[in-house]
Amino acid sequence: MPNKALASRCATVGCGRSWVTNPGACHHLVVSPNDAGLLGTLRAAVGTAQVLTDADLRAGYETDWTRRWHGDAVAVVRPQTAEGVAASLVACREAGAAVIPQGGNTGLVGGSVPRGTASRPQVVLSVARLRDLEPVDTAAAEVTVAAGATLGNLQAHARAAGYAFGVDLGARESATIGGMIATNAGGIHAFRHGPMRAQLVGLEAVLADGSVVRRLPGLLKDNTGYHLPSLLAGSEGTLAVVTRARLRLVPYLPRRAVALAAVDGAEEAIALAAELRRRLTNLLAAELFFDDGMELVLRHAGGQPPFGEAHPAYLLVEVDGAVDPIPELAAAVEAAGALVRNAVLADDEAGRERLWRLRERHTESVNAEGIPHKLDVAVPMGRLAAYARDVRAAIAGVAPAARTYLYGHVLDGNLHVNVLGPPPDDETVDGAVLRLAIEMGGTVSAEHGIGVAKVGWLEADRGPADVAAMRSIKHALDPDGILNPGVLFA
Ligand code: FAD
Ligand code: 2HG
Ligand code: ZN
Repeated sequence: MPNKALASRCATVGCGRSWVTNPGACHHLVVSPNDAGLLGTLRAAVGTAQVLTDADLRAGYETDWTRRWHGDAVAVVRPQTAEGVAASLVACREAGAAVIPQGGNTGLVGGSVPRGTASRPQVVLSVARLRDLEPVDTAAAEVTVAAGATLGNLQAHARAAGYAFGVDLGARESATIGGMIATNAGGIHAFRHGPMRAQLVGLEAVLADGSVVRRLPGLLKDNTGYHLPSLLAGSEGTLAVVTRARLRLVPYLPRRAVALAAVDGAEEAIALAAELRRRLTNLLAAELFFDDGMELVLRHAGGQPPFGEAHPAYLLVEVDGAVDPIPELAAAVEAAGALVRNAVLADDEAGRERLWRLRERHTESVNAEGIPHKLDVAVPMGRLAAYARDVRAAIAGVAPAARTYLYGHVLDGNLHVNVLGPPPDDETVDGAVLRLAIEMGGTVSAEHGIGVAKVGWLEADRGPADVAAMRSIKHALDPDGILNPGVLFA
């Protein structure tokens, strides 16, 4: 996803960089003789046209979606096959270059773009051209797809065969299956179907030495040792480059209904979500947001307020079914009684979309206001309301002028904390938000990953023994540390 916003051209004569966030701080990319050798090998591996070195062509691959993270690559390499990925990795390993795997570049923790400071050349390895979708295996309810296929492509492909894919998220038109596996993406249906890891039946991936691990037979039962797909899910490009996946599908239930309930606060939204989960057979999504977020979305994305008056918080829920689920949804909302101050329901596509955009447009509306500190925590359900309350106070304590937007996947205990105001490289506010999550028994990353944004918090979250075990695995699979250095581990 090219992103040149907030960037400008470096004026220095001969500089290879066209777009830099701060022209005064440009390091003036220079291609060394060693890099020239690497470029030659990469061109031989994947074809000259697929090794992008021109600064304008590289730019969209070098800055992340939030614009908080940026670095220079000597090249962006775009293989079309697993063999091309393997040859690229071998070339980079021999040249001592770092490899940054990239899919749709919608990741929110800085792991998909080169590092701002790096001691060796960096190559972005884009898998976006590996995008074929094999026919749905209707007997097994599974499908095999290439890692660069977008989530939207997979969803349409599955639906045409009467199936749905269990994971959905707002960046569906750009996020790729490989990137979603690498981040173990969660999204809006996770409490029902689980995150990406739960959908993985098999995988093909290229290791740092160029060897290919491949197990895609579609065997649901396969107890032959370590389950590499599970290990690679959430590995954030640090252990292997995912090239193909065998994925579980779920039945597509064509009838949908959405309700937006206005409530008095986070506590009431959480209680309402739990109550609706108990009453409804097919609850598919339960999303929390607050009035300041709604106001921001209406300002940036347009649209009409859904209620005549503002309310402190909102819970958006969706149900699906083979028959019209709206009577069941209406009855459940009605039965929730005093928890619900007001509610609107929709079962037609336009009406559902109008309600969903109030939640899904939060991310881009926050981005339109500035470069956010984007923190993605989860705490046990019993602490979620307290966290939502206390995190605002914790932020105000270290950054009184900051603006905070909270929204998230309420039945996962997952809150997205977006803070605007503090400069991108000031991590004080990040610390306040993450520390509180750990203190409440939660995690510093529910679904976006650690990336480069939270490396300093991995050990505080997981403990030294876990991190030492992870480092051992990293060292065993990538002894030269070429795969995404700086991600997960400092
Ligand atoms: P990228 O951003 O390209 O990469 C992400 C990470 O995966 C990087 O570390 C990269 O090195 C690695 N990687 C990418 N491809 C591969 C590969 N083939 N092999 C190995 N490593 C690889 N996330 C959620 O979990 N839930 C949400 O609800 C959600 N909503 C979003 C909404 C918006 C509007 C946006 C912009 C983002 C959202 N995200 C969400 C974050 C993002 O979409 C996910 O993290 C997604 O999984 C990233 O996929 P990608 O293809 O863009 O990966
Ligand atoms: C979402 O749930 C995404 O909308 C993005 O995970 C979260 O904008 C964010 O912080
Ligand atoms: Zn999310």
